[in-house]
Amino acid sequence: MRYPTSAKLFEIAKTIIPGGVNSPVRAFRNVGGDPFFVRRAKGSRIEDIDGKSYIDYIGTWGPAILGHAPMSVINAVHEAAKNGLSFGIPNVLEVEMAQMITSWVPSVEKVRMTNSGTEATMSAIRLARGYTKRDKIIKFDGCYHGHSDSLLVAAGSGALTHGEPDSAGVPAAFAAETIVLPFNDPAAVEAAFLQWEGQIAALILEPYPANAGLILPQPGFLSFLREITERNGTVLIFDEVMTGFRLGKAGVQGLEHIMPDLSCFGKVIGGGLPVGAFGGKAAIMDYLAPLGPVYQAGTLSGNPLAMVAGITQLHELEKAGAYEKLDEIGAYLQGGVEIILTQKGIPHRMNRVGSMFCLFFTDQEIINLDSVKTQDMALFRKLFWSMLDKGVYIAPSPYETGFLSLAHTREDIDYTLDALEKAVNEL
Ligand code: KE4
Repeated sequence: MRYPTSAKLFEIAKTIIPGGVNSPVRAFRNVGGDPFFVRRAKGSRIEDIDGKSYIDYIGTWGPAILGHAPMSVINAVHEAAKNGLSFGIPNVLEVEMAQMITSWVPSVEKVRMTNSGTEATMSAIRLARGYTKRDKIIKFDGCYHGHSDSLLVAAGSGALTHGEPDSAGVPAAFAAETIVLPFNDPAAVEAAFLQWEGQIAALILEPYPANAGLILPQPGFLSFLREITERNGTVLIFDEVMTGFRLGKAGVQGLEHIMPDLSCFGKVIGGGLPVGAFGGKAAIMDYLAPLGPVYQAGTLSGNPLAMVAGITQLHELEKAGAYEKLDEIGAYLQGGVEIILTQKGIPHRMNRVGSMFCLFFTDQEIINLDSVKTQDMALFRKLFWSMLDKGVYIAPSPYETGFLSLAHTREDIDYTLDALEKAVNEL
């Protein structure tokens, strides 16, 4: 079938899909201009319907850790599909996935599958509230946990007052139960626990926030959160939807040797198919229906195709050297970028952990959302379009994180660095 051009298709899409997209970030609003439409993807590359190909540094926002369309995953999904596409009945693949997650992540004694990261975090919050019989939750500015009402909340007018809706349609009463604090600010956390003593059900965070670019916790911050939540009977929830199984078999909690009470996962464990999961201490997880009073459900939760895609992907990641290879290719990219930008005298900070990275055009240390906002957005936008024109697709927003895969080669990185040098020279 002859596709129309991306421009034509976007015009059509906008007449029948709000903004022409099924998820806002895809509309390129943060960089201006219109998105391209993808035709196919393979390995480290994507091809648009106009026949142009790009080295892809987003990997469908995290799932494509092996690269796009890995044959191992495709074959496994193909075989599983012959046995049925969905059952709504317990199936062996759900047990196999649960066995892998609970054996890879020591803090997870029991786990439940969902169909998205949003469902996972929404369910974990409800579970923490049901378990503690408390209503308040703490989240951090700049952390994104999906779009459930309790988590689409911005910092209130006063740092310690209740949150305010961060989206139309979120009732003020819901937002009032969420306290939003600056990341990397132990004093603010201490003050919140003093002000709301005995009322805080959960504290949820991305342990390495990656939805405001990639922000890293200052030394001791995560262990401080573990201690203060323990002391206050508050459920500590690590949202590892992005970092889980990407930064190592046990994600950030494995790197930082911290045991949260609950964890949320997604992306990598679905191999590109719709998935989410939340899990943790059995004593808390057993509050979930049908055992306990906290209701949570999903027609397609644990569906066989997402399960077999994720299981296959995890098996590939447990092969010797997989995570080391991701870190090596990430270091190679970072080294090259740092040399070019330093030589050109462009102020920048590049945060990277393994195969996750983010480039900020600022000379400020990146410690929280306010520091992220000091970056030169106009420069980012110019470089985004210049790199796209040269066949390199980076995140269409300065508030997103880039991802490498096992399919990215040193030649891909060399091509990317050459494109960056040319783009910088054109500024
Ligand atoms: P989903 O509902 O999009 O599967 O997951 C929500 C979510 C939860 N927690 C974290 C840490 C996340 O990063 C996400 C989703 N990530 C974004 C990427 N920044 C999804 C991209 C999009 O919204 O289209």
